[in-house]
Parts: sequence; structure tokens; C-alpha cells
Amino acid sequence: MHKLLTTVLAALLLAVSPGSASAATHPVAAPADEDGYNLWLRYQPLAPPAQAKLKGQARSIVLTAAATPTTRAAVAELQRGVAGMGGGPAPAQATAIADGALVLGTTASLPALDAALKTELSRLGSEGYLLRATRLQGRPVTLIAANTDIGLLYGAFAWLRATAAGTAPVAASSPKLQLRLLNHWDNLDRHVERGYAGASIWDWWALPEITDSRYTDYARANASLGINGTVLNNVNSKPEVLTPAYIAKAAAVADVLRPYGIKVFLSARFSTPLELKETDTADPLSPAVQAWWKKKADEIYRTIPDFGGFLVKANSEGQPGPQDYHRSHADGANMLAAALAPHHGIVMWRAFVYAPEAGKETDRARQAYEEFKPLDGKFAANVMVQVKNGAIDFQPREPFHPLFGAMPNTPLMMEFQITKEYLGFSTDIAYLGTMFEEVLESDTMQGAGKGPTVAQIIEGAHTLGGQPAATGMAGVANIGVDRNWTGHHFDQANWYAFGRLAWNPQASARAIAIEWAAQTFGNDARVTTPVVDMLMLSREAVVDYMTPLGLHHMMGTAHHHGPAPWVNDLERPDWNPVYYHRAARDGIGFDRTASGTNALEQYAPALARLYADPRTTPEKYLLWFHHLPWTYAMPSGRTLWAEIIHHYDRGVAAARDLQTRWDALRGVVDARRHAEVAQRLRRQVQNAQLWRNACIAYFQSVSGLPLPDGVAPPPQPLEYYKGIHFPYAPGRG
Ligand code: BDP
Repeated sequence: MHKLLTTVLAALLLAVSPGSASAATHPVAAPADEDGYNLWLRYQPLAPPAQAKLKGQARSIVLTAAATPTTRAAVAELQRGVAGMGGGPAPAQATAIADGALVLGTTASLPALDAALKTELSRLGSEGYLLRATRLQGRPVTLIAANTDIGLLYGAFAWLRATAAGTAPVAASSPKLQLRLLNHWDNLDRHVERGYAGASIWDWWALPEITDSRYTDYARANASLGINGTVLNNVNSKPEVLTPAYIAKAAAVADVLRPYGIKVFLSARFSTPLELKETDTADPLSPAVQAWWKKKADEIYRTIPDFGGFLVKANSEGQPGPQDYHRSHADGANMLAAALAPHHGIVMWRAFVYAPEAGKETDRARQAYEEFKPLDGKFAANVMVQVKNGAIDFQPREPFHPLFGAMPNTPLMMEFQITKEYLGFSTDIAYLGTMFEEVLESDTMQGAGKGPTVAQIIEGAHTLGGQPAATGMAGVANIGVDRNWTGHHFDQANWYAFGRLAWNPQASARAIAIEWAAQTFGNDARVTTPVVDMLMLSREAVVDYMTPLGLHHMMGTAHHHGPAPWVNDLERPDWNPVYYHRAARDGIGFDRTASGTNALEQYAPALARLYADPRTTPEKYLLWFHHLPWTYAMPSGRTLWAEIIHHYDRGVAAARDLQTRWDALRGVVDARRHAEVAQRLRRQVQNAQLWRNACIAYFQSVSGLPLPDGVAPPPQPLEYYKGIHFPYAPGRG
């Protein structure tokens, strides 16, 4: 009690003493502190004119469709949003349509809908919606219409988003991809592989009896973006997840997520029946194994009737798979697919594989293509091949994966990594919207003329004659139990951008950033403009200070934090950074042209021709495809050596720039979030400097060249940087 009193008094004194530190850093007008838990669904009071408009549009809420868990969630969300943003009570739910009502209805429940709207609706499929200011029964209303309950929920979120962001509501929208999934790399003990936001939100121990209210908020956040599935457990999976106890736990999560249109999937370990000692092999052609999986699928669907299916990492990084029995990926995937098919489940079979034999000297960038391209057309109808965005491994920048466009008879799903394993964990700001966009808008040059782009490939327009059984995008989640979900407030933008791009892979990263910033920090240009500018420059900054000009895979061993370009002693050649940058006295870069590994031949001929010549290779991919002398003349007029250094310096300058821009927002953004981001930006600058100094020191030791005039030498000798270790870095695999 005494302690509390002293604290209160101290706070009062600080608040009234003019010129005190507190008064200087927390001006009276600063918005109230926020902890980030509400994500982009904050529903804070709008400015008075916007509030007046909102109230006029939502005097009451009328649900003409049947009350179901999903439509009830839509109404509840609208009430919550209108109350919050309107700064008043929630609008009541009414049965009669009155002036200014917000009406939710399906074609069936809105018999009076005019013919034009009906036709428009009929084109929106089972998840689309339309938003319209119109008249119903002669009354002016705001209409949210869809063909299904989930369409109504998506429409409600879209209307709330437009209201919060101050943008015109989209007239109509439907998703371009069918499966929009998060992949949690969460272990059953709640450790999140490559997770930087605390433990897993799935409390497997407490489930199924105990479900956290966070699961509902997780569902709301995902549904607001249109995410419609989630793989609950790590791709490095354990057999136990398919035992009855864990199926029951997954079912409890599925029950919470179902009203929000989110299906549960599980990562399946290929050797599960063998490891559970229920078969004596895991050979996919063994009748006993096939029967086991069929029985297992039946058992799962009895408990989770809308179970989505399995995600499988097989014969990759030590995971078991069909090749252990000299069977192909298609044999393995099709066996699981047969078990799921009667229940309409699917198999997402990952293409992230590289030669199992340690020491096999071949370009890792070639391997997925080599293994999968020959299998094109051999997968069952309910199999999708899930391909990482690039051919190595979620690096800060990679050219698009050559499999996109190379398997026209197989539905390919995109796999992005939202968690920033290689882009500064959750301490550095790196907006991935621009990275995802760069990949999606890449021209595969498969067509005679331009296109198709990667986005068009995954949308299925060029697959199976334009009739793929399924289309999809997966993102490795960056979510944990941290109060703000993602560790860094700005990392929420990456979850957000992933969801929006999964709905529409051709959407603009900048437009998404604007939407996110307005919802997350308030629709005030004093905040949104600088925040959007920060987002838009951030990923390029990270590329510059980590792996510029097409360099890649230079991070510390195992935990993948910080620079370690010197590492050359790991068991497999392709685990070593030196394998990838190939820096030597004569130059730097990986020759993937015909004179090298010719990984380039895996791309369409037009693109391969373009990239065969360093002069016509985009500078951002230069050292990905070419090994060039340090003295190579860059278009800027600098030598390659000077250009590399220029990028490192530019990256550090950009990290400082992020800091300056954020500092200017003190007092405009609430103090708590401002301080939390400011602390991380200080770390980001240090991280940028570390990368810059360590890489320059190392490359100089190899090139033997002097630093260009005016370049600051790394403050420490190379040995110092080599001696830095991060034994307890989070998120280990
Ligand atoms: C790598 C991660 C590892 C994952 C692997 C994968 O370091 O933890 O298991 O990807 O995607 O980037 O399977």
C-alpha cells in the first residue's frame, strides 16, 4: 500500500513539474499507451467527421441471413468496431431494415436484391463479398452481401478495414487463391522453431480441456485478412501429433477457429506408423502402411470433420520420406493423398529438399528442380507441391524459384517465411510486403511474350489448362505468446501483408502498408506517411547490410543470426557460407551460368539468356549468378569491390535513417509502442554495423584490396568478429 502511494505521488509530481524528463518525453497530447495486442483491429475512435459518417452508416445492424456461429461473429465484430471507432455504444441488432442500417445478407436471404447486384454476387464464389451503399425496401442502407456466411464475415472485416483506414470500401472482392495458410513451426513442447515472439500460442499440455481466449483473437485477426487455414505444428514433425490424444487437442483448436472459416491442418511425419510401432515399415507401397494411413485419416475426420489435410517435409534435412524405401516423392504424397481423398483432404508436399548424401558436391539451388520437375503430372489430384519462394532458403533476397512455371501439370503452392529467420529476427524492421511482391511480380518468361508472373502461376491460370484442383499460399508464422504477438510491433505488418497478398497475390505492397499503418497507428498522415516510408525502405536496408548484390547464406551457423561469411568447416559443403559467396583472390560470387553449375538452365530460355550475361542480369541478383573479379566495372562507375562496400554503408545509413524517422514520431505515437520500437531500432543499427564491419573485414582479408577512399575501416580486426558467438539465440532448430 505504502509503495503504491509513493509511486502514485511520484507520478503526480513528475506530471506537474514542468520541464521534467517525463514531461519532455510524454507530452500531454500523446495518445494512450498500447501494448499491440489488438493488432490492426484496434477500433480506436475516429476523427469527428469520420465518426459522424460511421454512425450514419451503422445505426442498427440487420442480419437477414441465418444466425450461425460465423454470422454471429460478423455481427459481434461490427458491433465492436462501430462502438470503438464511433466512440459510443454498439449499434443494436434489429430485424427490420431502417434508414442507416448496416445490412448483412446472402442472395437467398435478400430476395428483393436488384438483378444487377444478384449477378455481381453470383460471380463472387463461396468466399467473396460485396459492399454497397444502396436502398433496400426503399431505405438507404449499407449492404454487406455474400453467397455464404464466411463471405459475410470477410465483408464485415473489409468494411471495418476501410472505415479504420479511411479508404473507400472495395465494391466487391473474392480471393484469387483457394488456400491461404499459416504454417506454424511450433513444437509440441511450445518451442517455436525460428520463432522470435515467445513460446507457441498452442498450449498442447492444457488442450483440449483448456483453450486460451487468444485462440479466438488469433482467429479474428486471421479472418480479417482472409486466412482460411493453419498448420498447427512444425514441419519437422513428431509422430505423437497423430496419436488420439493430440488429435483431440487439435480438434479443440479447430472448434475455436471454425466459425472464422479457418481449417486446421497438421504436419505429418512420414514414418509415423513405424515410429509408433504400429507397422514395421513406412514404405508407401506397403499395403499395411497404406491401410494404416487410411484408418488414421478416418479417425481424424471423425474428430475434426473439416480437417484440412497434411503438410509434409520428407527426405529433407534428415526427415524420413519415401526415398528411404527407394520410392519417389510422388509415391509418398499419393499414398497420403489416397487416405485423405474420401474426406476431401489435401496433401501439401514440400519441395524444400536437397541431396541427402552429405558431401555430395552439387549446386543446392538446382536440387529441388532436379527432384521435382521429372514428377510433373505424377501427383494425385489432391496433392499440392509447396515451393519456397527461392531455390536456397528464405534469404533476404533470392530470385524466384525455378520450379514456378516449370511444372504446368502440378498445382504449386507458394511458401513464404513470415518469421524473419534470416532478416534480423524480431529486432530488425524488415517489411516483407515488398519482398513478397518482388517475388510474385517476377516474370517467369515462360510464355512466348511477357509472363506469366509467379503470381499468375500460383493463381493457376497456366496450370493444368487453367483448371488446377487447388491454388494456395502458405506463410511460416511469426506469431508467439508475446503480448504484441510478433515480438516487434512492425512485424505485425508482415503477418498482415502475407494475408492480404494470399487473398490477392497481385495487390500492391505499398497499398497494404498504408492500410496497415492507418489501422495500427491511426489514420493520421503525420504517422502513416513516415511509417509507410519506413516500411518501404526497410527490407532493402536489410539486404544492403547483410547480403547485397545477390550474395546469400552468410549467416551464423545453426541459429542464423549475425554475419559469419568465413565459416568453412561444416559437415556438408552446402552448409558453409564460403560455398555460397565463393570469395577468393580472383573475385566473388557463385557462377550459376553454363561455365559454372548452370542452375540458370532451369529457368525459361528467355530468362536464362538474359541472366547469362552479367551486363543484363539485374544488379540485385548479380553475385547469385556470376563469379566476377573484384575489379569488375559496375554501371555506377565503381569497381565491384567498392560497390559491395557502398551497399554495406548504405544499409547502415538506412538503419540509422529508420531510427531518425521513428524518433521524429515521439509524442505522436503512444509512448509505450514508441519506446518499444525505439529500443529495437537501436539494436538494428548495431546489427547493421556488425554485419557491415564483419563482412568488409572478411572480404578484405580475401580480396587483399585497400578500402576505397573515404570508407571507414572496420573498427576491429577480423578475428574480433569471428569471435562473436550467440550460443543462446532464440528460435533454434
Ligand atoms: C530452414 C530452417 C529450418 C527449417 C527448414 C525448412 O532453418 O529450421 O526446418 O528451413 O523449411 O530455413 O524445413
